Amino acid sequence: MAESIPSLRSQPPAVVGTTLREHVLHGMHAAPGATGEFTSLLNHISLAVRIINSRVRSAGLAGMLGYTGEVNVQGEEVQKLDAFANDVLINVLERSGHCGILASEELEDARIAESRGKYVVLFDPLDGSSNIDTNVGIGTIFAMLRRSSPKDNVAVDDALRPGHEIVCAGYTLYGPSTLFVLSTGHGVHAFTLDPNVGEFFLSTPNIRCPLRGNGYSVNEGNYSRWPAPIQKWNQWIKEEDKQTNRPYGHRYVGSLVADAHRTLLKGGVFAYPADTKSTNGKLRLLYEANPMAFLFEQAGGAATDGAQRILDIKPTSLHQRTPLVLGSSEDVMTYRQFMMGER
Ligand code: AHM
Ligand code: MG
Repeated sequence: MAESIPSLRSQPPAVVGTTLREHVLHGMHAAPGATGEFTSLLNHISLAVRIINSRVRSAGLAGMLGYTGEVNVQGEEVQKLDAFANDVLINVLERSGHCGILASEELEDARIAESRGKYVVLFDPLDGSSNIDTNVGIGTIFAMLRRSSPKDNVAVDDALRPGHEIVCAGYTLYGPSTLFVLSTGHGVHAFTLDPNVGEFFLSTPNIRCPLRGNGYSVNEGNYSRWPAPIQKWNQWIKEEDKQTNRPYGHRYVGSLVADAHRTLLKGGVFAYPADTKSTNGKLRLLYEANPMAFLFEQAGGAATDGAQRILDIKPTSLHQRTPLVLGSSEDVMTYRQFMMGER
């Protein structure tokens, strides 16, 4: 019998200070027919990101920044941090026994992890790679789906599913503190890692993305490459207008996890549009756009590619790119109106 993902009605209230482990366990107890596999898989993901976190925190000292082939003080070859993060996630997921198929930004193809595993896990092991060497916030992003291929006939194409089939998504932000932001389809909750204890504790339950914000986040260096409607939106958002709180403030880190997290909490809009260089956008649908879109919708925000809802895009290839616009529902709607020529 398939494990039930807890329904909204049956979820116990999220209480500040609860550990991530307890939170996930409470969800399991509230789900009739739960087998513990979903819970165990999530706990394994939490273990993987804690291992990655510990390396991120000591990366400079351990000589892990920069490129593969370096040698650390023990004379061992050191891996690039993103390759390390990828290996940790793969090993932990394979050992969990519950991950049927996994796919990563760092792997060319999806792979079978455990043929009896019920879940598909898609991830970007270390997002914001251009910021790794500069001590700026980076992260891990993941999405989990229930496997749709039959038990005895696992198929890697199971990874190519629209985002509305996601059952759980989250990201870790390795910033001044380490945050694990999670949704199992019952709102969005943020957990902060206590580095002394090695546990994530619930710090911000039930995150709601404000209906409208006053910030925008986009790589404005690409302005000349954007289509006219996006240039028009960009000019509009910088105009002086008291009534609509313009101009919006501009914030851009260049790590999706950091830019999206700020937008989730403060509201406003994050955009990575298609342009003449990245004709389908830059960000990847399956392990960057979809998990973020799931989280924003769960928090009352919205996510679009400029024309359609991100979660409704039917993927055709593992590493396909998409334009991505995330944020407050009204700000995302305004962007869409510009894209559609309605403004
Ligand atoms: P990555 O997965 O290789 O790190 O690339 C994705 C990153 C995102 O984190 C970020 O939103 C974007 O690329 C930044 O791109 P740009 O440097 O073009 O602004
Ligand atoms: Mg990335």
